[in-house]
Amino acid sequence: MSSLPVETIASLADQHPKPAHITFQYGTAGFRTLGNVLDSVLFRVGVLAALRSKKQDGKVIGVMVTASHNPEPDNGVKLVDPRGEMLEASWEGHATTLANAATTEDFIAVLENIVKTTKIDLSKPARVVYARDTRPSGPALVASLEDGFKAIGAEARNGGVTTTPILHYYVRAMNTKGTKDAYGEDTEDGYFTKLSTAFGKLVSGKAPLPPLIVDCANGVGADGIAKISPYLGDHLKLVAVNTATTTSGALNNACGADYVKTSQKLPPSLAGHIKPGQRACSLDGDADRLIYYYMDDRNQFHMLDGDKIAALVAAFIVDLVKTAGLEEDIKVGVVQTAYANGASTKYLTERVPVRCVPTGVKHLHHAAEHYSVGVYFEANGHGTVLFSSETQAKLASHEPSTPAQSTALNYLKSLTELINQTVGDAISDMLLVEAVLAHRSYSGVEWDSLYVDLPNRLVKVVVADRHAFHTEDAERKLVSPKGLQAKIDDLVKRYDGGRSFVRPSGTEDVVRVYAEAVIRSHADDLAFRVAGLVYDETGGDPATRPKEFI
Ligand code: G16
Repeated sequence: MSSLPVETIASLADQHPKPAHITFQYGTAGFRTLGNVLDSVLFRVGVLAALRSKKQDGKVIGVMVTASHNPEPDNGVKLVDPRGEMLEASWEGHATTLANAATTEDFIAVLENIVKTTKIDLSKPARVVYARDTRPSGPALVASLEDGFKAIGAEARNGGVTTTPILHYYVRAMNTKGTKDAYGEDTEDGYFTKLSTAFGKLVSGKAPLPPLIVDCANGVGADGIAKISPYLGDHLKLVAVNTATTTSGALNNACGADYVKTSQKLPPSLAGHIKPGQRACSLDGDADRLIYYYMDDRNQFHMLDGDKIAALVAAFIVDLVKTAGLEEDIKVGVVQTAYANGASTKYLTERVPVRCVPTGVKHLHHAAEHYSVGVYFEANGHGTVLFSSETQAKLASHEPSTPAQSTALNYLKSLTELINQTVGDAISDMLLVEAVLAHRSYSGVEWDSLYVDLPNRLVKVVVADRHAFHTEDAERKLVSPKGLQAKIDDLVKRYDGGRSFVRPSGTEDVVRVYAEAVIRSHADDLAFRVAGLVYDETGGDPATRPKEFI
């Protein structure tokens, strides 16, 4: 049985000391904080990724360096498991313990403990693939990560600067290469070819849609949009805006999916680009979220968020399953979080089973795996569709008895190719939406009218310690701070159709407040009152109390 190369690890670890007084946590989507304090974390994650690979019998593990929707000075890192999904929850604890070991000796001791308790056979190979987004802090952090790989002797492939979903795709493609479950060629060309071929099959013969404006958040999605455009040919014309990936301070700044969803506004940079009736969409900084919108004839902005995408896509798949004669065999289900608009939940519940789970792709993904076809989308535009292996086998073996059945079956098969089933993928989801719109002959207006959103408001509250906030019931109720939930309940009762919840963010140092109500002014009022309550109850300084809090 081999042992850890302790000396090599120690000498490189000494070059990446942990900053004192910072506690790191593997949160909703890995480690995420200011990029300039993450050096030791990246080194240690490099070593951990190798151990994870050894534990998985030498399967490829992914490492993505990104802070996605966060501001440009932030950065982060997350691990991707062999099927392209998020890291198994039990290893998140190992990652946190490892990141917080105070000294090199402590770090080695934690490593040895992980090897022992998780029974890792160190003689197994370690294989990883890694990539980063366009953040200025990325290259230095990748160098620290590479030191981690070197320290433990991992075989590492550099995926370069690419989107988070493409990195997830690489992991699955590399691990399934040459098997009957081969996911695709493990190259960017393989990814773009797979998506665009499936898209072509889905929209062939349909009236072409007008060009789509894509706000790339000045992030790595700009590269993805530029690269996929030639593959789409005449099927879809993409007009990329906010593509300034090298302009300092531009990333996610007044643009991108998070800006649109949170502010419920058109990015100022799009004003004048988008004509009445024309649809557009925004990606986030690493292209794993997607929000659509359009301006109406009166130049009013209308948002089509993750909930609207779920409604559009789930209804389309249900119809195809029915037409293909597979209603008895394939059950479509939807997974949402507490952020889902109440009107979307009502619309979906009338059609399919719907489950609510805590925020974080990992929770949605696992819940969606319980359906034959699991559609999951967070309201913030992060989501995908999972086809179980039984469903894929059924689609492959089903003998259609009419031409209509055959056509629907082929569309379903193309959807399994078009959709990146490893994780939410803005580019893949965008093509999915476009394909459904082409089939339905919908503009943004018809899509929007599937149901009417309840007015809602999302507010961030900066508190002294967000870790003091604990929730239950899929984050819909606060357990601590004690007594706060009862006060929120009292407020909510005063508003017609009122609903509100409070939860700590796993990616930013804030507490998030969500509120909805039947009337817009009530939703805003409720959100700012609850935010004020949270601020005051947790000892917020009256001098810095945001003026909009009531
Ligand atoms: C990440 C997660 C999402 C989550 C979002 C916000 O998205 O992947 O599942 O909804 O963070 O999480 P929180 O409210 O805990 O901060 P992204 O796009 O930033 O990677």
